[in-house]
Amino acid sequence: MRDVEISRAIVEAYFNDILQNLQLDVAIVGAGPSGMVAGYYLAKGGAKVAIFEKKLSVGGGIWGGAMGFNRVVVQESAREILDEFGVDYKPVGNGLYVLDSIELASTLASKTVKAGVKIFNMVEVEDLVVKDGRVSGIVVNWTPVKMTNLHVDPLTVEAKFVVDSTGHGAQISQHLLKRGLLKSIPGEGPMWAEKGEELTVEHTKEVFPGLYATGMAANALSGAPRMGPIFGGMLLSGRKAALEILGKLGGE
Ligand code: 48F
Repeated sequence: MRDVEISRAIVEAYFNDILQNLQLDVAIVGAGPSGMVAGYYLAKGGAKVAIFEKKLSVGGGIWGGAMGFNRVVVQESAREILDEFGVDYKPVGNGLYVLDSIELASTLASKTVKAGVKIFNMVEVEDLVVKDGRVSGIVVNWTPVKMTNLHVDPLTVEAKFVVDSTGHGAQISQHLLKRGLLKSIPGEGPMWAEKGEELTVEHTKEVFPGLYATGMAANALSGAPRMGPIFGGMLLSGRKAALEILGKLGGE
C-alpha cells in the first residue's frame, strides 16, 4: 500500500463528485432537519440535488435535543415522516411522541445520502447567483476560508432552485435583503410552540423567484413564533418544499 494511493482515491472521488454537482436541479443550503428532509424527498422524486453545509457535522439543531437532554418531540401530523425514515418514537399522549435526537439526526442523514443526495460539508454558501430577477445558483467557499477571513474568491454552482434551510438566521435570504430584493426579514417571534409549528409549514414557500425557505428560515422570514424542541414542523416543511419544487420541475 502506498500513501499516495490513499490521497489519489480521496482527491479523485471528491473532485468527481464536485464536477457532477456543479449543475443541479436543487441546491439546498443547510443540513438541518428541514434541509435533509427536503433533499430526501427531492431525490426520491428524481431531482438532482445536493446539500451544502458549512459545519463539519450535519444535523443542525437536532443533536442537543432541549438543553442538551438529547430527546425531541414530534406531533401526530409528522409521524408518517418518521415512519418513512424508520425513526423510532414513543407516544407520550395528546398526539405527541418523544424520540432520541441522536437517532433522528443520524437516520435523517443516512437515509438522505442513501436516497442520492450528495452532501458537501465544510462548504459555506456566501452568496446567491441572481439573473434576470431569479435566483439561479449559489456562491460557495471553504468554511476555513470564511473563518480565517482570507481573501479567496469563491466558486459558483448552478441550480434551478435554491432552498434556504439555514435555520434561525435565514442566512441565504439575508443576501437578498441587503440588496433590496426582499422587503424585510422580521425574524422569529417569542415562543408559542403550537402556532410556530403551524406557521412554519404554512410559510414554507418560494420567497423569491427560484428561492424556497424551509424550517426556521421560513419562520424568520414570516416573523412567526419560535417553538423550541418540537420538530414536526421542520420535517413537514422540508417535505412541503420538496413536493412543490418537484411539481415545478415537472412542469418545465
Ligand atoms: O438550524 P437548523 O437545524 O435548521 P432547520 O432545519 O431546523 C431548526 C431546528 O434544528 C431547531 C428548531 C426546531 O424547533 O428550532 O433549531 O430550520 O440547521 C441549519 C443548518 O444550516 C447551516 C448550519 O450550520 C446548520 O447546520 N448553515 C447556516 N448558514 C449556512 C449553512 C451557510 N451560509 N452555508 C452553509 N450552511
